[in-house]
Amino acid sequence: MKLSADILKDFPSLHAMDMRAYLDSAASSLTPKPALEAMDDYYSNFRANVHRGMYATSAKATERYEAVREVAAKFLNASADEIVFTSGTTDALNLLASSLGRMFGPGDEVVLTEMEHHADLVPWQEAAKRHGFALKFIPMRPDFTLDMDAARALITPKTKAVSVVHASNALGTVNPVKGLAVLAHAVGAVIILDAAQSAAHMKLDVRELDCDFLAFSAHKTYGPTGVGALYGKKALLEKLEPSRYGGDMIREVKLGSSTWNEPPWKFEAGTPNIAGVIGFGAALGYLMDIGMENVEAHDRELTAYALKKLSAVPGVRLIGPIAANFHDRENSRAKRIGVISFVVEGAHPHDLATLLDREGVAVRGGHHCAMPLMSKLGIAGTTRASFGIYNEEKDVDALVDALLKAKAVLKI
Ligand code: C6P
Repeated sequence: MKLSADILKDFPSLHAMDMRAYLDSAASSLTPKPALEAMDDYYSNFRANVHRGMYATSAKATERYEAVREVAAKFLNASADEIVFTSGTTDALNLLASSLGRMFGPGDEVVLTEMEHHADLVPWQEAAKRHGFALKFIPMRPDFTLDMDAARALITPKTKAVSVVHASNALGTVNPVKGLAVLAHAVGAVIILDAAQSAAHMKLDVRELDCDFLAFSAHKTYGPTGVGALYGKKALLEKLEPSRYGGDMIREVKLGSSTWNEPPWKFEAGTPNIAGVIGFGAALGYLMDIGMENVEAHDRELTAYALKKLSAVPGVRLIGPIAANFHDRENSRAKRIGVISFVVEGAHPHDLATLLDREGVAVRGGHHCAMPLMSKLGIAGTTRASFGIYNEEKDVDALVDALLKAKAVLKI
């Protein structure tokens, strides 16, 4: 994607923050004007609850809210009744661990990876404790990719679910999830993708990936915070029990028992984040207007540039797949995304992030909610620069310049 000046103009906070480079889109991406305006429109012009009111404003709010299901479905190549609105990836993964987890028991296994974000790992740990099934972990190879031989051995008839991060927020690695889906389905297990990071960087097609569930957050796809989507194959959503109860998710309530609404509504208890969903829809529409293939190309070019520049800085060690294998030519899909972790010998990632901030460069430093992965790597954490559609080569140059200054301050 040739970055147009129009894209930069669309992001008011990019200018308001007055930084040299915002390189923390993996934590949260900035929000373009169409999404801000859509939320303002709701609050200013048709502020009412959804699915409840018999008056025109409520009907309009309902119509706009439900229309986003179509937009999210288009974004994923799913159908609207397969889209559940959640408060984000964490919420969606908790829903799955809770509702699927209660269908598993002693003797069953759920397979994760060593790269999982705590949002996928911890809910499964709790569900495993409660229901008595075991967790298995696909290891990572020294080149920061998944060991698929180990995956083949770990996914067995005992496996009931395979729940994996699509693109690691700590390494940038894109996992071979199509291959994992084949392995999972061969033993009758479901496959869940944590697409919190991949959704902003590449075209997602749930039919092509053949995943059973996929979760992502609006705030990492240029939308607002506190909202996200869970895709589930229709037949599976029908079978799945809800994990939260209350208004809107019921069909009939008696004093002693209740029955549930159809999916996806049976998973959306209570008043939803109406403005958030409407902003989410506008952000996804904005991304689709740019074209995910253009977003992907921009990410690939900028990542290649950054990997080259960063590896030339003395003392910098990249923690993630290196340039040589970052693009899978065979199926022309990225094997890594523009989420670049590194360590600098002699500097703690928190100190480095603070020194970079002094130079106007925003990055994240720490364990990135992947503590077991950091333990495996034998490091406390990394410094992480991550890209959005508004980033340019000059932002990478600013990072390298700030890094050299930080090294001089730390005398390393
Ligand atoms: N990662 C990061 O800086 P929520 O917070 O629910 O929107 O997303 C959770 C989550 C789940 N999976 C992955 C792979 C993620 O990267 C995240 C969020 C942020 O890396 C905050 S820790």
